[in-house]
Amino acid sequence: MWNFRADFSPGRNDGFSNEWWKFPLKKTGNVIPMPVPSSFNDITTDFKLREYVGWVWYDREVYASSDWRNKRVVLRIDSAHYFTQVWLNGVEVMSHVGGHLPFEAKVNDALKFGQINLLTVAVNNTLSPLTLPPGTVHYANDPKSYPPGYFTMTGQFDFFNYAGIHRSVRLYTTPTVYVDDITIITKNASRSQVAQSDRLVNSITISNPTLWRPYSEDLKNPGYQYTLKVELRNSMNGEIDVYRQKFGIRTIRWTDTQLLINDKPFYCHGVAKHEDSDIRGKGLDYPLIARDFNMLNWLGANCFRTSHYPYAEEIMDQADAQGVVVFDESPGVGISKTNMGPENLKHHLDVMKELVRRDKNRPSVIIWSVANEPQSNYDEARDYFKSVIDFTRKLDPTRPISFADAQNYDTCKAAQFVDIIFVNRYYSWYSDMGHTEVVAYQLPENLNGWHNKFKKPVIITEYGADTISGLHTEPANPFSEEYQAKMLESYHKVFDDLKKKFLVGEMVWNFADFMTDYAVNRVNGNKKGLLTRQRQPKAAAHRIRERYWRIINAN
Ligand code: GCB
Repeated sequence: MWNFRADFSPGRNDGFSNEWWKFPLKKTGNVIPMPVPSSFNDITTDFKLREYVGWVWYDREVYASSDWRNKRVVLRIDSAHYFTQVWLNGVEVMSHVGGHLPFEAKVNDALKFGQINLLTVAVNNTLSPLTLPPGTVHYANDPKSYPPGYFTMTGQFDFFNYAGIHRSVRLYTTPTVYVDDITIITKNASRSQVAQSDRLVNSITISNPTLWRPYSEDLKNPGYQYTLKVELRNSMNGEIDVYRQKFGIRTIRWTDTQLLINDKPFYCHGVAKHEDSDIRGKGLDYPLIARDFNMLNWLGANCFRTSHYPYAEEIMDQADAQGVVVFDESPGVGISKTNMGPENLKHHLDVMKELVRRDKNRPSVIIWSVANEPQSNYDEARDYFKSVIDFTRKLDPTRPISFADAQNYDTCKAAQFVDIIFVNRYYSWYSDMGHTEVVAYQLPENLNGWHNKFKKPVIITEYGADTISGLHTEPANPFSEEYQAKMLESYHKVFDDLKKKFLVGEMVWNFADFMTDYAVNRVNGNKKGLLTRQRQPKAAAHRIRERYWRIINAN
């Protein structure tokens, strides 16, 4: 539990003008206890805090052992949404832009060893046209209709903008000479060695290795990982930094009709997810992670997409260990034509760099997804996405790159740069609602269109229907459990046909119900989950389960 105070002053700037980092927060005014990690939004009953936009402040005391004096002490925040500024004993030690990736700094100079220290973290959740994801603040100045200072913020995406310190905060130590980064690339036997000036490069041969395999291909021994132990000795004082990096041995390859893992065609049958649950919002939660992986396995889902932002490292660790394949997505969701300027691009590249650095050694990650549903039908998208994709490919030439496309094959200006086409489609939901009989016409036309134009494999990364758990109608009306099942099954007939050709994956939108902003088509959130927000199955989950396990058992 940390002390917490939201800055409700009109400009949200009292904390900065009164230098709240200089004192324990409780001396500046009323504080409330706030769990870390968690979103702050759903912890209290206060509507104003749930809807809060601006700076919130956290602080806590932390004891630093005097044994740490000769070590390098690092403060690491696994993620905080969105802008973060951090002080230790009143000294600013780091700041970070972006909500879903870790950041850290050496804090020896600010730390008092053998004493209690004051750690203060300010987090601002305001989204703007320059953030990823982008958002907009709307001011209403009409005093006849709105109270003074009224404003709201909307994100250009369909999930609630949960905020706060979402993942763990830790102090850790290393020797003063330490391992900063490790990149492991596994390939088939060859003696080639890449020379890089300021880096240590080496190759190790493992004969008859046990490969990393998705669990759908090896139910007995999925997700096999090795551990590379790296020791770095400081010859001046004999200190050794030891780092253990897990890795898996597997290859990824793609042709114009196939995706291959270990040279075997891989068909992805899975779900798109969210980090989202009751009370904690997007806060890291181990029981939830364990439950989600149990339900993925129950469903027979052999892959998921981290829609629409990088997920917690603890989640990724489970995917690696359990042999669940991941499409690793950046927070580039809702990029419109106006968000494709040079400043946007620079930030997007920075985010890709942080994401690839964090996840490059993960065997589960087989594709980078740089965005979700951008306005890629505009000319601006051509250069923008060419730059993002080229840059990502330079960072990691070993994995295919894509983004989830909501445009059409004849209008999209960016699909030409991806390796595998991702499409999100909602026939019989957002168009021709209630009429699943159109799916057999519209879906093959569209999927064939993508493949014929680009000669690349295609994955349907979203399809689904909002479903109120417990609502039953026959014949099936939209929003009933029957309709969700009927709609998904109308897609499956098409998938089964195209699977033999160029379709290499299908992913239901969504694994579970999740919270969104208020909207007339959102009844306490998006209800397209196969599972409820509490991770219990709706009727369609049973159908998906039959389908996915049938595919696994047929392998
Ligand atoms: C989409 C978006 C996803 C939404 C979904 C929906 O195309 O990618 O973020 O939640 O549709 O349910 O509308």
